Amino acid sequence: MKLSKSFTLIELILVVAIIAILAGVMVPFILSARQKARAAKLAQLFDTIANACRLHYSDTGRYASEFSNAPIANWNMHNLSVIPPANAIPGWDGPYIDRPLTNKDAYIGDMLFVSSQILWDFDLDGDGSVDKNQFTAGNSLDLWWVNEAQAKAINDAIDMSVPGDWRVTGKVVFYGALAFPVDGIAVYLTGGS
Ligand SMILES: [Ca+2]
Ligand SMILES: [Ca+2]
Repeated sequence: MKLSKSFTLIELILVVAIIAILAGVMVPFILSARQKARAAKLAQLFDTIANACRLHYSDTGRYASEFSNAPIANWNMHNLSVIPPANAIPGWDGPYIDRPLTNKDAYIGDMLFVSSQILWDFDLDGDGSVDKNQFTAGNSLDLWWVNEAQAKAINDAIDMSVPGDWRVTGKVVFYGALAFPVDGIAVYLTGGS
């Protein structure tokens, strides 16, 4: 009887140990699958926003700005979704997206900022030469507080076949490699020369 009880206990410990090992193996897979799914959603969102930016430009001749959350009042720009009458832009025929962007749209990271300037250099074909220069006209999108692993997941959803250092080539560049104080990514959307 005593032997049987202790045998049961050993069995129990074994089962718990096996579950723990399986969980240890499975959890990273589940997390990385979740990250991949979110990165794919973001890639889709970037396409939608890029199309909206192109339409905005063709209607108004101007590149749009859209901030998911404005910590400062005069950053409160939603040119793609809603423009107060006081800030009317000639030719504006929006909304170009169905509602203003919010921080929740950043499936990864914390804040989305569609800029009316291209804020970083983009080497779109990965040949080592810059194709879109920083501070030229166009639309780029910043996604702040994205760590390197998250940035890589987003990069791989968009820049999959672009050669070179993934952090600096293609449509997605990672700030961490560019010495910006806040980790994040920039995505090339449209325009520029
Ligand atoms: Ca290039
Ligand atoms: Ca890249």
